[in-house]
Amino acid sequence: MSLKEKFAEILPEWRERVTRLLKESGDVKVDEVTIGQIYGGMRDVKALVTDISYVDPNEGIRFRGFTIPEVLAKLPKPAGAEIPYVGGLYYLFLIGQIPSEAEALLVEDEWKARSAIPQYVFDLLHALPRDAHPMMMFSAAIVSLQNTSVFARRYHEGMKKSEYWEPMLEDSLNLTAKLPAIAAFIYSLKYKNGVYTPPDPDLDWGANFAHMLGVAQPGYRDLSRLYMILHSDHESGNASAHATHLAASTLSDIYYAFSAGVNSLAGPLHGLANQEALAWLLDVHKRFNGVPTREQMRQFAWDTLHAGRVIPGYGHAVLRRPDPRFTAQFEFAEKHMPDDEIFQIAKLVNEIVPAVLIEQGKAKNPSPNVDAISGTLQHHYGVKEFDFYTVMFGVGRALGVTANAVWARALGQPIERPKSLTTAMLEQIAAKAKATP
Ligand code: HAX
Repeated sequence: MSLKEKFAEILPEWRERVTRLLKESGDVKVDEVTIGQIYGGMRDVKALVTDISYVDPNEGIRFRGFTIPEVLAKLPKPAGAEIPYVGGLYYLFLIGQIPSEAEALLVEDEWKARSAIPQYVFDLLHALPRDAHPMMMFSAAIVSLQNTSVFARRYHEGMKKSEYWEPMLEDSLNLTAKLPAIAAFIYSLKYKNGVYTPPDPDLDWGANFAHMLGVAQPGYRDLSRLYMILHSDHESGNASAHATHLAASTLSDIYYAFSAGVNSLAGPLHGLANQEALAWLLDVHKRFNGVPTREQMRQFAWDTLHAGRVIPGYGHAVLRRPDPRFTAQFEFAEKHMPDDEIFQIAKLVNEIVPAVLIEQGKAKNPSPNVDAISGTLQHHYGVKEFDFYTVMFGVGRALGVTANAVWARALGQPIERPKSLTTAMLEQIAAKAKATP
């Protein structure tokens, strides 16, 4: 059975479930919103739905109900590999079940068949100025593929709403198939004098990305798969997922929508934290000419805080424990690069910084997040161009947001349109609330 046939098979039950929920309980109240939340970035307002992932504050992300260790243990792996096929994760996202090896390969094969990139995308990237940021290049390449959108064509030809998900799935497979090669081409253009390694048709999607970056060390293919799996999805409220969803909710195709998501990932408060965390660790290394003592490390952390800066890679808006995405990468590093001095510093930071943040008493979560270590691992394998890390994050994030976009079409999610109020209205609401005991 093809991926599309499998999706079509499970869809009626989901449609029935959502229709029943809306019909029987559409007016049930889920949440209340405070003025603090309205002015505070809508933090923790429960107003989105996704079945693909859920972030539990104490446990971290679950993909379709499975924790990160479960996903890594249960998804099928290439022969001799430690980390599963990324195609298996995409199957899990779309279908909601752990795939067999044949089902994971179904996605991998779809990707291989759709991976060719039109020449004009390479020409466009060549035409951009040498100082163009790789994220701008990535976003431009994605949106430039819009003319290939099957959804846009079928929409203009006229199609039933119940069919919207089919071309959205086509587009999503086409886009995700091409992203590793687009990202690798940008890497070669920006940092390797345009020396580009073409994809190897015998490799899986994640390993091919490692191959196209030109990193030959054993271990990097596994790291590439791990990185993509860990960065794929984190519920729908994070900025890149939400921007993609918002743009797609207008029935924009996935090229327009994901380009919007990439643009929001490019901001320093979202996708850039991994660079800052690595830069901080490299600062420590330079300052102490190697791995510092525990006391030196503690003092360095306090100096950062006293300078009014945050400790990058620590804290989280939702999580209240160490991020399992940090733990998975930490365990990988323990196994593959225990002697790397930057990793040793990252390890020391993990032992020292939580206590420092607790003593400071501000951060609600003193534990490491995914960004505390991801740059360290890339750095170890020679991928040292900081600006590129966010592009890699974007390749991974495409998996979650495109799977969500297919489901949003399948379940007929409407255009997003929250209501705005003026500050004067909020002041009136506040005054009324104070006057009413
Ligand atoms: N170092 C120092 N202070 C910190 C801190 C850290 N790592 N984490 C939080 N705090 C401070 C906040 O700055 C805030 O101080 P003010 O009251 O003076 O503004 C206070 O503790 C309360 O913050 P919070 O409620 O615990 O955290 P927020 O939800 O406001 O912010 C952040 C979450 C991730 C942005 C925050 O913890 C932070 O800045 N961490 C460092 C940067 C970082 O690692 N970012 C990547 C996050 C992972 C991610 O989503 N990547 O895409």
